[in-house]
Order: sequence, then C-alpha cells, then structure tokens
Amino acid sequence: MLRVWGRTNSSNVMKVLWLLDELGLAVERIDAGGAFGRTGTAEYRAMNPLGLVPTLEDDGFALFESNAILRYLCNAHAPGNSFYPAEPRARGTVDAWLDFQQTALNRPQSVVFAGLVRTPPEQRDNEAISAGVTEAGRIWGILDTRLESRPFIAGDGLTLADIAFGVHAHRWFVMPIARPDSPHLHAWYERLLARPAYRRHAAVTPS
Ligand SMILES: N[C@@H](CCC(=O)N[C@@H](CS)C(=O)NCC(=O)O)C(=O)O
Repeated sequence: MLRVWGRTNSSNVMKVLWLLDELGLAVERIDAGGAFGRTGTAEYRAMNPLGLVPTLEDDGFALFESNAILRYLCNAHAPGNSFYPAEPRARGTVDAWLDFQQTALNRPQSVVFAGLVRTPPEQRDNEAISAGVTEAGRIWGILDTRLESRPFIAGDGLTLADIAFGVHAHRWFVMPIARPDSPHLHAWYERLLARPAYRRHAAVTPS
C-alpha cells in the first residue's frame, strides 16, 4: 500500500494526492508537517532529510521532493501513462516545466501565499508580498503565452507539468491580489476545474 506523509493544505502534498486520484491508486495518508509535526523525528528525517512534506513510502522505499514523487508514481505504478510520456522529447518537455515550476514560480508564489493566507495583517511584509505578486505574475505570464496555442502545458493532454503548476493556479486565482490579465491561463485553469480530482485536492479554500 502506498503511504503519503503530509497535510492536505500543502501545495506539494496536493500534487501527489491529485495524481494518485487521477491514476486511481489507493493510498494511506498520514497528517504531517505544520501543526501536525511528526517531521522532526530521526525516522522521518531518514526518509526526508529536510523534514518537509510530502514523503512517499512504497513498500519499504521512501521518496521526498514532490516532483520526483510524481515521476516515480508514473514510472512505477502507471508505466505508459500519458501524464509522463516515455518519448524523449515529450518527456523532456514535461521535465522542463516541472523544473521551471520549482525554480521560478515556487519562491515568489510562496511569499504571496504565506503573506496573505498564513500571516495576520499586522505582521505582513507588504513590500515583499507586492514584489512576489509582480514576479509570480511574470512567471504566470510565461504560462499564459505557452497556453495560447495548446490546451495543456505540454500539449493536448494533462501531464505532470499541469499538476505541478495547477495546485498553485487555484491559489493564484482566488487570492485577493491584482493579477495581470491572462486569458489563456484562466481558460486552462477552468479546464483543470472540470476535473473532479483537481477539485477534490487542489481547488480548495487556501489555508
Ligand atoms: N521541494 C520540496 C518542498 C517541500 C516543502 O517545502 N514542503 C512544505 C509544505 S508545501 C513543508 O514541508 N513545510 C513545512 C511543514 O509543513 O512543516 C517538494 O517539492 O517536495
């Protein structure tokens, strides 16, 4: 039985739960991280050295880093699935966007999310939040251009790239911020909203 450690309001945990749901794979989930703790023990650190969530356990094998977990789940439990295509160029494209999510979007989007959703107004660093909105908006703008000529990030169908960005897209569209106009990005977000698994795990009230 697959086991996921992580609280459901973590974007990186959402990615994994959304993919598992899309693939119809059963999972046992253990609340961990944030107020749940459990991530500081030596046993947990042996699975996830930074003590972050998510962690995946699969029959004695443990894996950290959400995007690595997405790839592993497709490789090990859904080989041939189009979410992570085998053809080298198609796979390379998905990998590039997965890396781009982690390296370009994550930081500015986290500043905005943590600032507006998890910090009381009197303690907010409004300058940092505003700079985060500008930078995250620039990255989402790149996605908007990308999605002008294709329904999903890597082409015609949903892939891991959409999952990695999709968990952040809902937050982006529901947070009280001044977003740049992005019609193609918004149309893609609506395509995600049509998927029950996305609504179950990612399109939830930010907390
Ligand atoms: N690059 C890591 C980042 C993991 C991460 O930052 N997780 C956050 C939640 S989204 C976390 O563990 N925060 C501390 C906690 O929940 O205790 C990944 O993609 O898995």
